[in-house]
Amino acid sequence: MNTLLLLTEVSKIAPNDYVGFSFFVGCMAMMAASAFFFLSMNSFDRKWRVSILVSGLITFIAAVHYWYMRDYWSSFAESPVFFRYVDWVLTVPLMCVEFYLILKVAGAKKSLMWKLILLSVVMLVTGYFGEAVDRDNAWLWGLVSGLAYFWIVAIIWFGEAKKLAQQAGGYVLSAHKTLCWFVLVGWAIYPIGYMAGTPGWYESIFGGLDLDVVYNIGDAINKIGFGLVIYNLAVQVQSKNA
Ligand SMILES: *C/C=C(C)/C=C/C=C(C)/C=C/C1=C(C)CCCC1(C)C
Repeated sequence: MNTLLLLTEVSKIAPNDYVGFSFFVGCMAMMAASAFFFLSMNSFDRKWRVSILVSGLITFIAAVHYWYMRDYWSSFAESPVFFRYVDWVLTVPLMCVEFYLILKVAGAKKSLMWKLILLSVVMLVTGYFGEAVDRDNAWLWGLVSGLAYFWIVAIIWFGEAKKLAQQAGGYVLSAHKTLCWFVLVGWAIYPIGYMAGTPGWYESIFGGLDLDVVYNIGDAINKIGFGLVIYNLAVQVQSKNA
């Protein structure tokens, strides 16, 4: 009975509901990416398997949240802020783990990983407050969030993580560089969505955009792209060693 209900409860997506469309496509893309990462895992050595597994977990966790967000949007035509941030608070720390995993060859310490994780959680929790709890001060929460974000950027571009990547050299260094660009440019998509969807002095600049569409584009680029960089690195290292 329940399964039947689930199967028949398909809600309509209006042809002009581009937000609903972006949730739907986002969900599908995350599912496909997860299948790809999980199924390719076993063609790698143990050391790389963990990194690919984490790539798959990131897109899989997102796929599950997109399933709910898609549903939430079609039921309430309202931004699924809660699910969004739960997704991020699980997947962004996993991206920090990915940095640590690839830099382990150069002796990265767990403390680096925890520092990145802590900063990412500060970035997201303050963002959630601005978007859901204290919208009147969204600009202030966004500012604090942005500082944590730039701190992450500084560590990976110029700090400890950069030094480790240089020590590792070769494919790890170039993968690290690509991931750094993802964080600097790809992650910068999110504050744009935030400014489009919260009240503040910036409203007139970004107000025409839809917060959810911007976030959904950001997620597809960052979660799947990030995973593919790791996948590519594993392929390169492994074929060199073969
Ligand atoms: C898979 C999800 C990812 C990579 C999410 C990343 C989210 C951010 C980088 C969010 C950053 C924000 C700011 C820098 C300021 C405004 C508030 C946020 C949380 C949107």
